[in-house]
Amino acid sequence: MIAAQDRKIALWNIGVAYTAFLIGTLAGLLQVFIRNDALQLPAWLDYYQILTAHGVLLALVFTTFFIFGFFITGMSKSIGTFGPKVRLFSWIGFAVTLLGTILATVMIVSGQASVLYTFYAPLKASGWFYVGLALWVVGTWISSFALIGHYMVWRRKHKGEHSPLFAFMTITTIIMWIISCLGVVATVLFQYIPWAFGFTDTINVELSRSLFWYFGHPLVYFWLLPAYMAWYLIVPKLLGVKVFSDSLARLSFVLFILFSIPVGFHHQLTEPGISNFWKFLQVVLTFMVIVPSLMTAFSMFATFEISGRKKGATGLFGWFRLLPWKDVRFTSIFIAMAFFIPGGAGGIINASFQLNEVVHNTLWIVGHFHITVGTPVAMTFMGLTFWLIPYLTGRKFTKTMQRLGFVQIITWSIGMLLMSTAQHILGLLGAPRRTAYSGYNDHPAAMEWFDGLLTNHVTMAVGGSILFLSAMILIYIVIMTMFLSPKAERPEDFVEFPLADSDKENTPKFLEQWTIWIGIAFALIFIAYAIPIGDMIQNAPPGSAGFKTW
Ligand code: HAS
Ligand code: CU
Repeated sequence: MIAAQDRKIALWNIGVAYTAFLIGTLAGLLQVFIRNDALQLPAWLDYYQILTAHGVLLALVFTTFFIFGFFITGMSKSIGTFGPKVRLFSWIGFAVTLLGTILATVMIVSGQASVLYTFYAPLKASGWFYVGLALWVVGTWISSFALIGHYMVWRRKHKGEHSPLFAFMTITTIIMWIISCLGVVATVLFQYIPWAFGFTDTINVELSRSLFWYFGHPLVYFWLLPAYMAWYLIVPKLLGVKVFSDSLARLSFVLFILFSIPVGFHHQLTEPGISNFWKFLQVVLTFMVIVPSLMTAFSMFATFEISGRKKGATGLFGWFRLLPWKDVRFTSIFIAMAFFIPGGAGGIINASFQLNEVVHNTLWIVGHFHITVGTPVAMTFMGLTFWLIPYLTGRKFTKTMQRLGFVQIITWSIGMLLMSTAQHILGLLGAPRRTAYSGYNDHPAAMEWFDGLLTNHVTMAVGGSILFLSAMILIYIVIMTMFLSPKAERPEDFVEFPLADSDKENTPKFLEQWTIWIGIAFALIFIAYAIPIGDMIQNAPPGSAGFKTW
């Protein structure tokens, strides 16, 4: 077990994550009902306010705090107990991130920031909302630098050695995170804050959106990579085998540093003000960033195959039956992976320049991110929660909790399947996103389409309700394992941190030479962004005043 003081930092991070999860999922439930006109909100609450709370609390707050809880535990486990400085900065980082979160949440709840989690200008929130966002980013940076410091101490003591895979992957994710935040920090500090507090009258909308998406795309990999860490490192342990290939795993992570960032324009393919050449270049780079995910899929199938053969499986799919289905820590992650097959395929559709025209800003996109971040990532985090909290609190993960864990992941899967399938199909039929009004297809001929079981806003609401039920079961499990379950006393009751071995003999040294990767990343960013961003600044149309549409 790791040091008590490190456990405390991790537990506080996870506690905040699940508080955000509780409020965020409740907001989600309200939304699907409003879209069905089944719910009249009180005057002080409106759809956009709830949608903002849902996006910010789940996509930004839940993920970030959970990820740091996971990183802190894994880093302490794989490269040793934190020194006093690392510990101090981890606490400061936690506190600043939390302060930013509280400030932004108060602004949203008090109705002064219903701008959605993408906070597109010229929608204008209270300046304090943007200050909250800035503090949130700075907080994550402090926590990040604490972990980098911890890693550097280890490296100094272990010259010439490969770092453990967990540490390598943590550092890769953090490097990508820090570089990508530069965009959002620039737009928040130099555009939004002066504008929202009235120091400037107008804002350059195209520039603000481009700087946002420079950050917004790698943001999704900041959620995905910790899930991939679980796939590469936890899954083989649960199967009783080693990591399939240490160098493949490291290479795939390095590729994310290179290709995650210079691709933000794939969120702006329908926007004027960026010429097709630059959009197309970033579309090509987007197809590059698919490669490390395909490598991950390959690696996972290889892991299943190897473990199956070890247990005597034959034939092409013999391994399937022999997977440890009764282990909720595994089954949760397997379902998460399975959801990512259509999730990733949908991403490829979105990224295909012309096809984007069909799906952009429709409910299809909402369907897409519920089967990327909403299931592959979220359900992997749930699968981690089942052992991570008991591991940190030294409590038992009882039989009842295991059974409830299964109920939870199965309800989540059913809910998500119903809701996201309906969202994808409704989107193809033209139902818009980011709007409370879903009556665009009220024409009788269109209604025939919408009568089907899966092309139905009611299906979406049924799915949403099942998801909420599932979320509440999870909250119950979290509270039990955090505070109430019996303490483990006998050695066999202690929950372990299941970390697989990884053979490093054949891993090339250059994979850990960060300057190479950071250098190439900046070169690619420069190629993809310098000219179009320069153009947006130099040939800016008149800036826009702010609007408060809610
Ligand atoms: Fe995306 C929009 C393109 C991945 C999240 N995406 C979004 C938004 C979010 C989001 C939140 O090009 C909405 C933003 C907004 O508010 O406007 N996305 C992609 C592409 C990928 C991709 C090319 N997205 C993600 C991930 C996300 C995420 C991951 C969150 C975690 N996305 C787009 C585009 C848009 C977009 C456009 C803008 C749309 C618009 O017009 O606005 C790729 O990274 C996907 C690669 C993945 C794969 C899948 C590999 C499969 C694996 C599983 C193996 C399974 C196993 C199990 C082993 C190629 C690794 C076996 C099981 C059995 C049952 C056999
Ligand atoms: Cu993207």
